[in-house]
This record gives sequence, structure tokens and C-alpha cells, in this order.
Amino acid sequence: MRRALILAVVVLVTEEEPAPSTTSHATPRAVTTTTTATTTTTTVASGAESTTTIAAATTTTRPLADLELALEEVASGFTQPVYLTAPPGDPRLFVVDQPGVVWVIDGGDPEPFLDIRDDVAFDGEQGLLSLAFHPDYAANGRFYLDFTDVDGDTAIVEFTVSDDPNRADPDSARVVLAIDQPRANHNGGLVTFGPDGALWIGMGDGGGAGDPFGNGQRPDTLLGALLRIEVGPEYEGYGIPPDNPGSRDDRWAPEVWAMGLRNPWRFAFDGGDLFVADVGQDRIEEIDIVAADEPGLNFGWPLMEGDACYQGDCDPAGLVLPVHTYTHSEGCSITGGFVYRGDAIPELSGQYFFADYCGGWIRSLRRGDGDSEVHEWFAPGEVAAPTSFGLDPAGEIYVTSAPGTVYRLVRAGS
Ligand SMILES: [Ca+2]
Repeated sequence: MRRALILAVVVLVTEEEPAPSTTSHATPRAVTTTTTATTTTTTVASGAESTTTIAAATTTTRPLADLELALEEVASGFTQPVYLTAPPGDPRLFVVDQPGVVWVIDGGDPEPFLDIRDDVAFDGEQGLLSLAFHPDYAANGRFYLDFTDVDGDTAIVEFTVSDDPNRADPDSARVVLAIDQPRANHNGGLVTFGPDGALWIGMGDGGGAGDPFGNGQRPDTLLGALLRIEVGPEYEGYGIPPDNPGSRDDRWAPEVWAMGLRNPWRFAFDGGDLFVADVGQDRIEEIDIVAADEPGLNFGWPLMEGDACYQGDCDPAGLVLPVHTYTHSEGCSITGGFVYRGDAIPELSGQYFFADYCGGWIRSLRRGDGDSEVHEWFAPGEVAAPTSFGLDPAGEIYVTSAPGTVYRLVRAGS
């Protein structure tokens, strides 16, 4: 067990000039005994926009009594890891590397499970952004990727494993859904299966600052929205679940489940709840918790940013209001995570983990009867550019760090 050794992270991001991303081919390796402190100037995939320098810690949070967590290195040497997942019941781990490689960790060093770098635009917020294994992956070998294609648009593509369980079949690609992206930023990025068996996709507002295309409040566009579709061999492309809001209100695009989102880089299900972490503009980051089976919700962007009006006076009636916000004095871009349901650290049951890419901290939130209670586990600057969380089939939580390392969240001293 070791704790990540980190320097303060300073991220310089502008709307017009994203920082160049490295394109060298990574050669990841499993746990080593050295940890390198890191400074990074990469562009956050989740859509940070302000120039942010992390100041001294100003936090109002407090830790869960008598519990200390650590980040145990799982593997390092990735180019820019942005997600970790695994099929149900599968002991392996799969790491999504933003340039366009899925790595499998099967007891040894990471091996390339799928390399689609030739089909992926990797720059700033663009790239291979997430992976969802089908709930019946063990039987059907199907999985789904969300990436930016070479034209800069969002592609949701199905692949199938090959005869070798540690290699996907690159020729199995089948485009499920393609969505035009007017700008390079705010691509959303998460594709995941919900407890309802449908495929959910988070889509940003199309980019630019302040929703210049007006997608946030349009139910008829696939941008600035959570999408919900059915996938499988019975569909040409995909199917529409009958209880999507568009089935009873034709103002809604058939694929759209919820609207009013700026850049829901990461969202997660926990039982019947849906946790959405929506990346803010220049001031406020937010976490929303809603019922996962309530269609047609409006998360407010760009009428509101977090819990404040963004476009002049606003009427919050009818909008989903966040259960937790923090301002850019504490970070620049929220990295949504997962609710802990693993067995290793039972004290954490029900805690929703989240981080900030620039803040370099990790906190958790437990929804209470009144205000949500927030605990800080890793102080500002302790975690280098957390791009995402990951979840294994046992419910244990992982953290991907932009400089190239993947960690497992463990009890300190374990
Ligand atoms: Ca909102």
C-alpha cells in the first residue's frame, strides 16, 4: 500500500487553445515500487474551461471518524487513462486510455485489448472516453465504446471479443449511434448500462462557453442530455425504450431521457438513484441525485450553473437542483464517481465518491435527510489530475490519474 505522492496540479485551459496532448504510445506496467510526483498541463477531458491555479486548501469538509484511505497503485505508464471497468463477475480490469486503447489487466502487465487509435481524434477533451460491457458479456462478448471520431463527432460503437478473451475483434465494429459535435469540447463521454438494461449515454452541450448553440434547453437535440437507448442484434443501430419522454411528448427527441446538462462527463447508478456530476462553466460544479426511473427531467443548464442563475434571472421551478455544489475556489471540473458498495471497507457503504481535476482532491458525499454530508479523503493537491473513477464487479472503487496511473481505493495500512 502506498499513497499517491503528488505536487500541486496547475491546469491551464482555454476555450480556443486546448493544450496539446501527447500522442506517444504508452507501455503500461503493473504495480511498481516507485512513485513519481507529477505536474501536468494537459487539458481535462471533462471540460474545464477557466484558468485555475490551486490555492491553499479551503475546505469545510471533515473525514469519517477513524477511517483513513489510501490510493494503491494498480498499474502505471498509460498515456492518459480516463476510465476503468470490468464485465460482471470478471476478475480482470479494463483501462480506457484516451488516445484510443483499451488495456486489459489479467494478473500481469496491462495488454492491449483493443487499439482503435487510427479511428479516434485525441486532443484535449476528445478521445476514447469510456467503455461499457454488456450485462451478458460473458455470453455474448459485446461491449460499447464512446469516442470522438476522426471528424470530431461522437461515436457509440459496438465491438465483440475475439476467440482470445484478452483481445477484442477490431473488425467487429458496428456503429450504434453517431452524433455531430459542433465544437471540440463538452463531449460528455460516459456510456454505461443502467439497472434497466438500457444503454445510457452522457452528452455535453456541444461546446463553446455558455452554451452558444442553445442546446441545453432543447429537448429535441441529443446534446446537453442524457440519452437512453436499447442495443442488441435485434436492432438496426438501436431501439427506443417505450418509456422515454418522447413517447408521450413529441417535443423530445426519442433518444433523450433528460436535458439541461452542460457536460455530464460522469454519472452513475446506485439502486434506484442516478447520480449526475455536471461540469460547470466558470464558477460552480454540481452533483445531482434523482430517481433513475423518472423521465423528462431538466437539469437546468444554461438557465442555471449549479445552484445559481447563469443566464440572467431564472425561475428554478421545474428544474433539478443540485444536492451539492462547490465553487472554482476549490477546483475547476468535477470528476463524478460511484457510490461505494464493496465489502472491503464497509464503513464507506453509501458514500458517493467524487473529485476535482484541478483541485486534486477526493471527497465523498452521503445523501442525508437534509443537507448532504461531505467528507474529504485526499486533500487538495494530493491526487494528480483525477480524470475518472472506476468500479470493479466487487464494488471496489478505482481512480484514474491523467499522468498515467490507475489506483485502487483502499483502507490505509491495508
Ligand atoms: Ca444543473
